[in-house]
Amino acid sequence: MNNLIIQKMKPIQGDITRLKVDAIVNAANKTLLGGGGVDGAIHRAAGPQLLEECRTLNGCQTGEAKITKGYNLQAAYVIHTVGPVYTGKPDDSRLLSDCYKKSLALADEYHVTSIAFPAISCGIYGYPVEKACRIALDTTVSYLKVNNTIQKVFFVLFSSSHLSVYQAYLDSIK
Ligand code: AR6
Repeated sequence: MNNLIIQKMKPIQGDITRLKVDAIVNAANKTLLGGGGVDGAIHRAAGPQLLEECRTLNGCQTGEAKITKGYNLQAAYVIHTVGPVYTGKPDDSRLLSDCYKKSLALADEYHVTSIAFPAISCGIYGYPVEKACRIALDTTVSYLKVNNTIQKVFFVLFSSSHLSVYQAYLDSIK
C-alpha cells in the first residue's frame, strides 16, 4: 500500500518555476503580495498579472492556501500557502502539515493531477529541513492514501543537501 503511494512522490533538485506540472505551490507570506525566496522567483517567472490576481485575494492565514492562475509559468495554477515561522513550539508542525493538506485539497478541487511543492518554511522562515521533510512527506502519504486524483507530487529542492534529506526519509518509509 505505502509503496504504491510512494511511487507517486518524487523529490528532485531544481527550480520550481520551470516545472511542467498542473500546479506549483508557492511558499508565500500572509499578504500574498510577493517577497523573496521562492515567492519572488515565482512572481518574476509568472509575470505581473500574478500580483494583480493576488491583490484580489485579501491575503492568507498561516496554514491556509489560495489558488491563482499560473500566467507565464508552464503550470496552469499557483497554489499559495503560508508556512509557519519556525519557533520550536508544537504549533509549528500542525501549521506546516496544514499547508500541505490544504494545498493538496485545493489541487484536487481544481482537478490537478500533478503538483510540485518547494520546501515550505525551510528558507527565510527557518524551519529545520530534517523536521519539515518528515511533515511534508508524512502528510502527503496520508492524503494520497484517501484521495486518488493526484497522480504525481514533486518535492523540488534547491540544494543537493536538501534533496538527500528528502530522498533518505522517503526510502525509510517505503
Ligand atoms: N525553486 C525551488 N526552491 C526554491 C526556489 C526555487 N526557485 N527558490 C528558493 N527555494 P523561502 P519560506 C527554496 O525562503 O522559508 C518569502 O519572502 C529555498 O532554498 O522561499 O517559507 C515569502 O514572501 C528554501 O529551501 O520560503 C515569505 O515572506 C525553500 O525554497 C517567506 O519568504 C523555501 O524558502 C517565506 O519563507
